[in-house]
Order: sequence, then structure tokens, then C-alpha cells
Amino acid sequence: MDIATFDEAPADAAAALLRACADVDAWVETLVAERPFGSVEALLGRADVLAGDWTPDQVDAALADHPRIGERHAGAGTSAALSGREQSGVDTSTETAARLAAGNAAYEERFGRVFLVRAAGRGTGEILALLEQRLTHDPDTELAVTAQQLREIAVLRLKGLLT
Ligand code: 2AL
Repeated sequence: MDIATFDEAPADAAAALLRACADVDAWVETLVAERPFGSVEALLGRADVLAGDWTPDQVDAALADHPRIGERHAGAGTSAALSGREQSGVDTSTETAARLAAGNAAYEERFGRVFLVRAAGRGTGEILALLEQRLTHDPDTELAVTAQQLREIAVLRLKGLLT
């Protein structure tokens, strides 16, 4: 979709595009209401700033739409397709899959939610190293890191969907 189409689209169509980037109601609704943006840069800038204000509940809402690293999204639709593309650098050979599964389980045990990392542009080795390093964080630090990763994913997705 180009920015003129996004700016003029019915609210539900604009919202659907945004929701595939981050399933956070207030973020979607505010951006829909603030149209027109006139340029992709203006939209991305505003999307980034607003995503910087997500509360822990909003982070949880966005997280719910992301499969574990190394797992394919069960659903269909834009978000599932984007997730698959983002994780295309993740090696799913048996040995790596086992290490990822163990790391994901340790993370979920420690923090009570799914390990989330911006996977686009990253390979398995880097992701596993990040996972291990983040396991050493205290819960507040780790929540902030997770929120920042979701924010990066949201803006990258939006950039990718707008031509
Ligand atoms: C994901 C995902 O689906 N895309 C991405 O960049 N990261 N999932 C995750 N658990 O980090």
C-alpha cells in the first residue's frame, strides 16, 4: 500500500495494516485517527514515538501475536507471513532447534513470557547469544528490552508494508 492509499483508506483497512505490525489497540487507533501523514517518514516517525510509550499490558498484547523464535506461526494472515519472513535466518536443524527450545523454556521460566527479539537480519548464533545474555537481566531491564524489540519489529513491518 502506498502512503496516499493508507491516508485515504477506510479506517478498518488502515487499522488492519497497522494491527499486523503491532496488535496494540491504542497504537492502532491513534495512528488511524492522526491520518493523513503525507509521507511514509512522517508515519514511521509517529508510529515509533507512540510505540515508545507502550505500557506493560500493551507489550503483552503485542507479544501475544508473536510465535516463539524457531516456531512457525500457527495462524494465517499478514502477521504470520511477516513473522515467517523475519525468522527466515533462523536455522531449524535438529540441534539448533533443541538449543532454541531449551533457551525459550529457560526464558519463559524466568520471566513468564515469550522471548522476543527482532529476528530480521539476525542469524541463529546471534539470537542464541542474545537470549543467553538477556537471561541475566533483572525483570525491569528485560521488560524494557522486550518493549524496544517489539517497537523495532512494528516500525520495520510498517516500513515493509508501505511502498
Ligand atoms: C519474532 C517474530 O515472529 N518476528 C520477530 O522478529 N521475532 N518472534 C520472537 N519470539 O521473537
